[in-house]
Amino acid sequence: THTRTLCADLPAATPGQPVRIQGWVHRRRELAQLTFLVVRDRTGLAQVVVRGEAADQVPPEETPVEVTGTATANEQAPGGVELTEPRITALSDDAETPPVELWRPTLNAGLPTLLDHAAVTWRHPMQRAKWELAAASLKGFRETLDATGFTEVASPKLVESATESGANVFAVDYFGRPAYLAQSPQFYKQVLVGVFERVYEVGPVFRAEPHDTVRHLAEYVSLDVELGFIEDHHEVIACLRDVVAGMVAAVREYAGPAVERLGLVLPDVLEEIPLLHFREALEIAGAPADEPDLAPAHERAIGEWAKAEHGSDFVVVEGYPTANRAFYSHPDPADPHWSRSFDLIFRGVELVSGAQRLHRYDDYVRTLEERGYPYAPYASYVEAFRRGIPPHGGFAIGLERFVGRLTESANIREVTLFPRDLHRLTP
Ligand code: AMO
Repeated sequence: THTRTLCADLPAATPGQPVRIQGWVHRRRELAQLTFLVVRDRTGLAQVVVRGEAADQVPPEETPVEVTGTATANEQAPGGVELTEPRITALSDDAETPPVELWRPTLNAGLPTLLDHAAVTWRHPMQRAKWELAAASLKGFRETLDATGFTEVASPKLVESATESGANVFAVDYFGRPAYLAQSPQFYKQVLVGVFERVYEVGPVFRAEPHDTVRHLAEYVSLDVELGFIEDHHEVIACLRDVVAGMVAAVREYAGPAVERLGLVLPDVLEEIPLLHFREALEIAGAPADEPDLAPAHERAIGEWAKAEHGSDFVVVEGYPTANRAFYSHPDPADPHWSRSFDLIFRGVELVSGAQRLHRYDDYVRTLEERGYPYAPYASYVEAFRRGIPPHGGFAIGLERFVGRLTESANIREVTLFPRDLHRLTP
């Protein structure tokens, strides 16, 4: 037996030599005298020519197969080389006919069909390309932070208290006691700044989102960062800028074929991302000055402003009203009505939230009291601030939001492998 040749390497095979490929039957096309079989593996496509009776042995599309044959030059074949005189072995049972024709250049199916049949629809090169963007983004995230003194951490997902405002937590039974699925590694990343100074985490977070929207999932991948010994949130924003630039650069470097297949125009990340105060953002969006938060339509307007005024796909809004941000956000010392928090908007959609945090024990006790939160569920977190935690801040990027904006997808579910939402728990 010969070692496996990958489809992408077939053009380099010596004509007349035997080769062995493995993959899926991507397409079978019967002509009068011949059957063309296209095999797809993780690297690309290869053409196999089947003559005469052997054509009856070609298994249905999406069956995994092994094909041994002779490398033969043919200008019309992808890459100029095809396999002839093949011996075809099915490596599993014949596959059922797929719900959509995967060999077509673009998938002709609605989102529910794609999601219901995710196990097979993700095989389409255009679909798979989306996750290739996600994988490259993760690589860029890690590379950028690893290069600047950050330590990757992993924190528990079964937790005792909610961390983010709002009641959107999933309750679980924890050995007879109530517990929650973590909405964010927020508390742990802050406490771990006390150990490592700079930490990041890549992991799932859970939000019991009661609404059906095109940008919310019940489970998503959160890219969390936290750094200590900062002056204020502007240092956090500078770190965020470099992380996002690193992610885009990694997509360019590691997912070039996916970018090309999807026909994407990757965003430039300016050295200085345009920065607006919340008050200015409201004005630009034409919203009333007493609005407590930015609605999706406001974010769209601000995104358009950043593109028109600065040629930027990104814009940071800082200084959201303190009362409307999570209790751990640091107020602006000059005017505590406003906070040292920020959001990053990417092509008109919120991609990131972040802030400088409170870091003194007394500030936590007072803030919890002012907000009417019970102390007990937060005790172990708040007590950590008696152990000496330096001034710090951080942010979280939603992975699916990032890929959704890169691809300018209308619905976040289009870029999520197995989305979880109000209605969907399978596949
Ligand atoms: P926040 O709750 O704003 O902040 O979440 C941070 C980022 O995560 C993404 N995101 C979501 N993506 C998909 N589905 C959802 N339901 C969803 N909710 C949020 C968004 C958002 O900007 N602890 C803070 C972060 C911090 O301050 O470090 C937090 O979780 O892209």
